[in-house]
Amino acid sequence: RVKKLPKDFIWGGATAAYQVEGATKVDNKGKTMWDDYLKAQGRFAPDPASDFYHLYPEDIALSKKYGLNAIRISISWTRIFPKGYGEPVQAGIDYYHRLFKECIDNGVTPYVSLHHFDSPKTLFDTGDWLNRKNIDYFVDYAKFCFDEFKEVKHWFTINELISLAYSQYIQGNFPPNHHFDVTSAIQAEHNELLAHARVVNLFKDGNYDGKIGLIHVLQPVYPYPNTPENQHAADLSDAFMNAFLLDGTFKGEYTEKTMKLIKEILDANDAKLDIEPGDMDILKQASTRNDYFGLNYYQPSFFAAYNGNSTNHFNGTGEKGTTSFKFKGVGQAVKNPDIPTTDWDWNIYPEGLYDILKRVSAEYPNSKEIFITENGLGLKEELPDNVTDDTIIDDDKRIDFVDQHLAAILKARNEGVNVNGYFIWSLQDQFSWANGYNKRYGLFFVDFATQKRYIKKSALWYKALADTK
Ligand code: BGP
Repeated sequence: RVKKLPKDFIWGGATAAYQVEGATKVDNKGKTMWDDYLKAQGRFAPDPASDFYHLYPEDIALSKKYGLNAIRISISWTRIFPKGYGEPVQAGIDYYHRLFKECIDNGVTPYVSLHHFDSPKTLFDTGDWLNRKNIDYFVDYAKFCFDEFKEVKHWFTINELISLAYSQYIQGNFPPNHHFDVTSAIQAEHNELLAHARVVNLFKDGNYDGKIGLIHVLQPVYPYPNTPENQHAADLSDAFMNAFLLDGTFKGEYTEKTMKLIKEILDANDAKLDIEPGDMDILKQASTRNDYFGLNYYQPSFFAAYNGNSTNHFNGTGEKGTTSFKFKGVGQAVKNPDIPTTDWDWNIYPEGLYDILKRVSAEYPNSKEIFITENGLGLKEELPDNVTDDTIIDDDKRIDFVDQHLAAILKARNEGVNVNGYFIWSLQDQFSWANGYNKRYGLFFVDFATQKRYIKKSALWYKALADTK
């Protein structure tokens, strides 16, 4: 059994524009769907975040120093097109050229997403992904980026279609905060798949130099306890969270098995899905043209049957044990007492990553090559009172978490799964969309008050791994 990862394995760190850049009001940047929302909510602000807009040279230098050979970055659509369309802003274009150059000059390959949860406010106001006109604007923006940023060779269209749809319309913790609006959620999933497919087709038809794919977060769903009723609830949740999107991306059709489950959910919620003529042809054409698949994995869920109305409580503060989720026509999330959880009630279960890798590889061969584009552990971390420049933040829990997940990747690789890279979420500490600044994931600690970076023990460990494989 091979105990090593290959020489050319990608060791990356992940970021997202809005979570790291800060500088939301400079250089004619347009508002995203978050600016006014966060202000009204009053819990935390998107400025300064990790001030990556100004401090990127420091973070790239740290990446290089600690053995990373890749970084996930997203382009903020509204830095280039403040309204999502119209005349591009030169300052925004220049910023991304500078950033990509800094990465490339330091041997830290940029893997670039076009959309990471930050829809332009103007388009959000007209329905976000539910408005098909906004798909046209996204395709135009993508084409602009491919023509402009020739130095980028690794693209992702959209990050985590399900998280956006689910957080906006089911769980209600992203704007516009709808709860269990099943029609909007499933329609947003379909429309985002369509947007992705149109961009992939454009990229391939245009013979651009480089590779392209998209990112799904996958959340395996296990019945608990294991009974036939609970298995059915798990299957329903899986169809909604995973299978619908995987089918649409890599099969170019929603299989009969998936649609039967989806239909059961739609019927129970008086919901509907509109698929327009021609949509499925576009998905079909793109389904074999993805060069790779970005797979984000954090946790599985455990499901039991449930017959009541939908209710939920989102744990956005790290007060352990406060999560609840009951979805009419699907089932309820339950706690499996054998599985440890984080302060935000996320299940820690590395085997779930192995299971989902095996499944993607067996059922979705069009995924071709897999990168784990996010995986990591959110913790409440603080600087010690006697902090000095050389202070190293102890994060053994994170090391243990990543170690176990890399072991799951190695196991899957040894059984033939083509997984060739790992991007830890996250590179440096940044803010979390619905949790704020006290949920830290970084290899590098950011003191948000001074913007000073400190090393965490996990960064030293990550470097040793990257060096020795
Ligand atoms: C993913 C997102 C990231 C990031 C991460 C951690 O869904 O792509 O942007 O935030 O999850 O999630 P959270 O910040 O909610 O802990």
